[in-house]
Amino acid sequence: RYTLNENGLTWKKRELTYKMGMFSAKMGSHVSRDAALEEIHQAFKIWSEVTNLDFIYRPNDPKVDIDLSFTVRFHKQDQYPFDGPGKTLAHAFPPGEGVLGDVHFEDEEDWTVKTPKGINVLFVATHEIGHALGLTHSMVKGAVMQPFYGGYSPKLQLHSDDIAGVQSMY
Ligand code: TQI
Ligand code: ZN
Ligand code: ZN
Repeated sequence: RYTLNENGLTWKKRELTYKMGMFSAKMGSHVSRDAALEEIHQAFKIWSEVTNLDFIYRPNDPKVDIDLSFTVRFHKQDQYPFDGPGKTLAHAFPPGEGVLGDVHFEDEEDWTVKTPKGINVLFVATHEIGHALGLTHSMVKGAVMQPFYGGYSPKLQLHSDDIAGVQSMY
């Protein structure tokens, strides 16, 4: 079943702003900034369709609610350095100010879109946005919030358990 972050952090408004901040496009990354951004827009759409949340893209706003970036190793936003290719792929913080609510993708992973090769941006973005909305992990098989990489699927959908989880908050 789904779980919420232990501090019960949720967004207290229904319009949330986002942007894609840093994008370093390291060697080994097979995805363009625009392709990654398209997947991120889609991931927000997936969550907005089952809640009354509206996600507003504000590329030039210095202070958005959900700031998504592609970073490597030590990054100034937090104390959780990435580990190079493999293992950790991304992380996200539960709702709140500053780094809270933000999503970081490890730019040394082999990010891809619309192919089973590499690591699918849409799946990971959808999972991480789940964390940024306040969900933690679910042990329900097939849930996007399961702590297992679900791979590429041509039409990614939330599991009913993910929907129940997010609807318990929004
Ligand atoms: N990063 C972990 C994750 O996002 C970080 C993490 C561990 C975490 N425990 C947490 C975040 C508890 C919030 C609450 O789950 S990861 C997947 C998986 C990762 C893993 O890089 O291991 C995805 C990132 F396992 F589901 F595939 C994205 Cl989709
Ligand atoms: Zn980080
Ligand atoms: Zn997770």
